[in-house]
Amino acid sequence: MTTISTQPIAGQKPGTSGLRKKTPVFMGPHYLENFVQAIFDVVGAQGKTFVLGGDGRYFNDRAAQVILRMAAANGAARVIIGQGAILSTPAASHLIRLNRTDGGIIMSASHNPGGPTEDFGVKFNMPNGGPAPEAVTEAMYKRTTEISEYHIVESQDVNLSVIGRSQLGDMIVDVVDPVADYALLMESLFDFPAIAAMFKGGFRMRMDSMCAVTGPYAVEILEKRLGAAPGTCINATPLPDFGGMHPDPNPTWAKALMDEMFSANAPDFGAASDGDGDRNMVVGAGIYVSPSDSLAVLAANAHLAPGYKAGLKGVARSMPTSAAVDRVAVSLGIASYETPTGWKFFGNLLDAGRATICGEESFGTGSDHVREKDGLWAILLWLNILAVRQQSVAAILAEHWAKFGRNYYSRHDFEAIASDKADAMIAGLRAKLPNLPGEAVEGLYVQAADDFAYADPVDGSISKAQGVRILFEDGSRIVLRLSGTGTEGATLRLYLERYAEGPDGLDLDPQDALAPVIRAAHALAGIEGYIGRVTPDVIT
Ligand code: VG1
Ligand code: CO
Repeated sequence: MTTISTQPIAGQKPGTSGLRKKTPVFMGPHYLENFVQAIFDVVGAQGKTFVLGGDGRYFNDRAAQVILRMAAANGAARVIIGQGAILSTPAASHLIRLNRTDGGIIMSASHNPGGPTEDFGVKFNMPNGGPAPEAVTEAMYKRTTEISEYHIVESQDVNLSVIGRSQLGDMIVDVVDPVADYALLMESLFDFPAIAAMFKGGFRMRMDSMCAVTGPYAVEILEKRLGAAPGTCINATPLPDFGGMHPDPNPTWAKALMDEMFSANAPDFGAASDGDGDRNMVVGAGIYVSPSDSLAVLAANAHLAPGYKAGLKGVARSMPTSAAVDRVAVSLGIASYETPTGWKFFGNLLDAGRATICGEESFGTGSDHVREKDGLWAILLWLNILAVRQQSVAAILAEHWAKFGRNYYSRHDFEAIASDKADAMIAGLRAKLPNLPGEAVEGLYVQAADDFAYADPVDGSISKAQGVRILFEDGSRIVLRLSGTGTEGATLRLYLERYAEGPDGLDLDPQDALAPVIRAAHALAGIEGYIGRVTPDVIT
């Protein structure tokens, strides 16, 4: 064991989901090592078992060897690692739980692009399989500011290409199939024979893994186990630079899939997932499903899948996610929770059995089967629902809106803004909040305005300043917050929502339906004045 002296490196503060930086920063002297040592210093490694894996992006393989050596030097008893250092985030969460380990380290910058000049990331998940809560990530950050040494063993690389057990110093390394246990879990939740029969009957699907981690999972589950036609899965080989794609499954970045789904010969169902496999986008033939609507439809129909036939204990959504799922919860007579952005806030609700299904507007949905959002899980639940209901995606959405009304919803992202300008804009808006109620903007009357704070109902922890929200008398809503996953400047996320009860007006283009809300948002926040832009970079 070697102890190397080091110095604190500024800025190792985890954001919404782990520490993310440009790859060259992560590859810089002691950068990865300092952060990993801070993790072990906070959670303790002596005698413990951890899971390790990543989404296969550039530096994944090198970083895995460093983390293994450091785990051994810090006294860990055993590390379970996916073959080739690959694990999707939900598969890692599952392995942490299945093997009753002491947590895991996931190497990913998720939906951020990968490659030598793009992004890399590291996050720690707790023994429950979920992302470390704020108190823990804060302690890790604090540790990085005072670190003076790290421990590492000197050794050759561990062979991660072959499944099996080996030894690194006193530590056991178990290289496991990244897909097998996860696929079994999916089989235990969903009616695979019914989905297979649907494919056999000619149902066509396109699954775009965006050259990221879900490729091997999708091929095994959809093509091999469920019998979807060979070639159903595209971009299914994980590449270090994601083939130059931006592995964020939304209509902008998964454009090829969108084009196919809106073409004359569109498949019945389309789906895509992100870099680390925890996000999903689903699309029907000729119809896009907004993530907030997807969450609501999944909650309303989950009982059709074997794993959820007993019904749901409750549902939870992040604050900026539309209230569509709340309406489903009311009709099911179950609780609904509103949390800050980021999956770490769902962990306590899931552990306490208060919520079964959770979701975010950012293409993330999941359940208590793991403690992360899970892209393929959502896709399989959709397939199970389609197999049982024998209806198109469009028909299912239309029936859903007819029953519950429609929460028109959109998110506008303004990327790579100078941080000082973004901060000034949010500060300006915060200062205005107390005076907004009662004001009229673009024909909308402000009912309430605040900066969202969350009191965790399970452990009582408080999280403040989680997004500015402006609620209007007609139920429309604007939310503004700055992204916590970016690595360059600031990204403003503007979330827009408007409810239509129906029966008329359920078929509008969301951007048209939301037009007055969008105008009100620009007027209230003065976006153009602060950042000089009116047109967002990405609309979802
Ligand atoms: C974004 C999303 C958030 C999600 C997070 C991590 O965070 O808005 O809903 O939980 O990414 O997702 P932010 O702070 O940039 O808005 V992933 O797939 O990157 O692990
Ligand atoms: Co992700």
